[in-house]
Amino acid sequence: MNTSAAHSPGPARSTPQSGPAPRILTAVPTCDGHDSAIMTVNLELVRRGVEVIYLGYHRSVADVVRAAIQEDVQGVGLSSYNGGHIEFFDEVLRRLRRFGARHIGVFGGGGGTITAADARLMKRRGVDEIFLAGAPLSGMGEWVRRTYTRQPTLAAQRLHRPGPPSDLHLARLLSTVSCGHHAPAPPAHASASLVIGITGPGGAGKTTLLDELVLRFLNSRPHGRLAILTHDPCAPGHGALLGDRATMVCAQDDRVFMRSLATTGRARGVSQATRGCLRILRHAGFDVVFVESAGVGQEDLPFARGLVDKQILVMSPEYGGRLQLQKTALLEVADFVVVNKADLAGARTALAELEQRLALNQRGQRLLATVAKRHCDQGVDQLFREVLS
Ligand code: B12
Ligand SMILES: Nc1nc2c(ncn2[C@@H]2O[C@H](COP(=O)(O)OP(=O)(O)O)[C@@H](O)[C@H]2O)c(=O)[nH]1
Ligand SMILES: [Mg+2]
Repeated sequence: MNTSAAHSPGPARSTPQSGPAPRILTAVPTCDGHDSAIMTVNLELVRRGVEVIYLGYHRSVADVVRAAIQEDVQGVGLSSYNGGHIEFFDEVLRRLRRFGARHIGVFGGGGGTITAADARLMKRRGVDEIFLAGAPLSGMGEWVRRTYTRQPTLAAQRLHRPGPPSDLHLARLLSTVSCGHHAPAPPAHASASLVIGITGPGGAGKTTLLDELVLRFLNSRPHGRLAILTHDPCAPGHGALLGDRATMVCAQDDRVFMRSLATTGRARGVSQATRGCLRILRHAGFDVVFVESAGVGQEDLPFARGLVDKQILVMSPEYGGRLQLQKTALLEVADFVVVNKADLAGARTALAELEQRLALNQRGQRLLATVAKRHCDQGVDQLFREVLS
């Protein structure tokens, strides 16, 4: 994590009020696999219009705090069933303060494993609320909406600072842009990062593949830093469950800055804020910026001209036959076409059909086969070499 502003005091906690729906990070602590309760809570919060970034289970304090800062959330909701909750919540609060993020609140639950006496102690130490066994879900959703409000956006003069921004500062900048405010012009000296777009239908393995590419990047460039911008759809009329972080294991690293965006009802896999966010990330000192679209359909071209430098289309072998390939717009523009899930039956046929289809374009597009769910896959190795060469 870039901590150059680590010890500067964060903005003060806002007073409870109604307003735009908050962004909340949720997670389950280290050595705890009880994720069913937090999934229930996640869905209730989304139903209440909250943007929930779900980090997954078995997550360390460092992972939780890094994600909370990068995502510029207003609160962190922890679900803890395996004991050690007093220490874990304490440590999250301490680390948030250490990195200048005391404005981010902490709350949670853990059924009967957190006693009323524990809850009182945790609240005295700075936890905002603990929901005990039997607490009604609707009350929680209401409480979150009432307690956490979006922070005011950064004042224009604070946007211009020398040097690469800290995670905290960069995160606030992205929020400023996401709220529709003007994106500051990048400093004249800042060199541009390579921006790589990853797109394809939902479930093809984009996030899994991206995580494997991140692993190779971190291993091959000991001082390299990268950024990831991911997109997930909103639930119609509700908030959004932004879940890519839960799939990303290797990307939980201090050399990775990751931000999740809701597509806010806009079709085509990206958000209105994507261009502004990329403009900032491209000039924030990263070697590479990856941007993953939400799952897209046949007509969609999520990366408009100039948005990315290279684009990877990830497909699974189950696209439905040769005729479907004639209708897939992304096959015209992708620089790399990847048949992921090459371990599944049909992968060889898919590769043969796609080879024929791409030959019609006469653009020298690369076609590769990967098994992203397997570590050390040679297809992913090859993709990494070709994309980042
Ligand atoms: C379901 C369950 C499992 C499932 C988990 C499925 C899953 N994917 O989550 C399975 C069977 C896999 C499982 C396994 C284990 N379990 Co278990 N499990 C439970 C059980 C029965 C229910 C927990 C639950 O999901 N409740 C549903 C939620 C929605 O309701 P709630 O708990 O009342 O929570 C309320 C609030 O606290 C709030 N809330 C909860 N979290 C959060 C978070 C936020 C942000 C907010 C706002 C609110 C909130 O929401 C609810 C609203 O009313 C509890 C016993 C119990 N009755 O609590 C044991 C329990 C938690 N398990 C226990 C144990 C020991 C284990 C195992 C170690 C067993 C073993 N020896 O293998 C493993 C470990 C698994 C792991 N890897 O961590 C113990 C823990 C003991 C302790 N800490 O001292 C318990 C208490 C059972 C017991 N009495 O022994 N378990
Ligand atoms: N069989 C198989 N499953 C995979 C592979 N890569 C990813 N998956 C699984 O496909 C599902 C969707 O993956 P995800 O990365 O979330 O897809 P996305 O929606 O395109 O980002 C998950 O259950 C992955 O474990 C693969 O190479 N082979
Ligand atoms: Mg994904």
